[in-house]
Amino acid sequence: MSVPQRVLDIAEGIRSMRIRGAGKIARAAAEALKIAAQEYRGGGGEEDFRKYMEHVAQILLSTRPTAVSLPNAVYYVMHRLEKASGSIGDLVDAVVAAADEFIRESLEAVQRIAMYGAKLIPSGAVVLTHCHSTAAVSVIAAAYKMGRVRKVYSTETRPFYQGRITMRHLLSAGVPATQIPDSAVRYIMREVDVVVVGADTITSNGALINKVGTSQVALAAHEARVRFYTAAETYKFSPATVIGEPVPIEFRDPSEIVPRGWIEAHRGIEVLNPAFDITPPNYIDAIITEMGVIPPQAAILVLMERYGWAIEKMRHREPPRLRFEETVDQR
Ligand code: RUB
Repeated sequence: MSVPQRVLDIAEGIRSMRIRGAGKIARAAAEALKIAAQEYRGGGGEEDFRKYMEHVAQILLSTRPTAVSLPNAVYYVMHRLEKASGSIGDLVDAVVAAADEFIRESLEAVQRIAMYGAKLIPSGAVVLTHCHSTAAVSVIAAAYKMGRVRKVYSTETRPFYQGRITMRHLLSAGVPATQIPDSAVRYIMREVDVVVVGADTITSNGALINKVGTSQVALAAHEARVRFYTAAETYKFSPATVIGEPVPIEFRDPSEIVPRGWIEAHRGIEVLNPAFDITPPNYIDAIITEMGVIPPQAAILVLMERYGWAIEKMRHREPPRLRFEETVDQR
């Protein structure tokens, strides 16, 4: 099955992190499905087109495992294809319309989040952020425009240094910003009034999966009684967690941490490079979504409203529940 080079380039861009950040990954995946549909050249009829699109969807889904925005974007478009009927032209139109809609709505979501989140920042605030999140930076930039932000601390975010991207964006928005090493978070926290970070995935119990180190930031904020907010579009909420699926944490190549030769020179040494971690809901003051500012405990309500259909589908795929005695026996 021949897949257009532009689609493979997008998939590779996501895998290699040339395209990164949960929102951008999701929009790129929607765009890739759109390109795939428009450039379909097979002559096998409707069934062939559906199989081809499913194949493209699988390629995109296999690029990075943690940010649920990726499967949510893919399923958004593929669900519309599933419901569509008619000629190949009609099916292509359905994919294009769904992809365009997803991209437009996801960009509008960031604007809304900026608007709602900015109001949570107290006047004259010192803000800390971790990694690079478009949603979090949008909140901070909007709050700065309202005259509320005095200064921002941005962590380097090793090993990939996404903090440098954050610095560039903050500086171009005119926001005074200072880069700090990740290890300085607890030291600097005494100056900070509020933490704002992005999200890769929000689980049904309101936990946040975001760039590794986020949970340490949250812990330091909690200890210092500093408010901790995550800016998360609702397509970053994971329907699969409602049926108990764990969120896979991506482990990247150790060469992002130490040079390849170093590992070889120290035989037997292990280097681990987890890309994300989990912040429990009790460390999160609020999740800023485009639907409004919610406590983490309300994550399930967002999931039911936004992904009720997907959760129903997943439930039907689940094997029948074990009887109570059987579950006890399993322990
Ligand atoms: C990026 C990261 C970001 C979220 C949210 O990780 O953890 O905080 O993806 O970003 P990586 P956004 O660099 O490994 O993709 O708000 O832009 O969606």
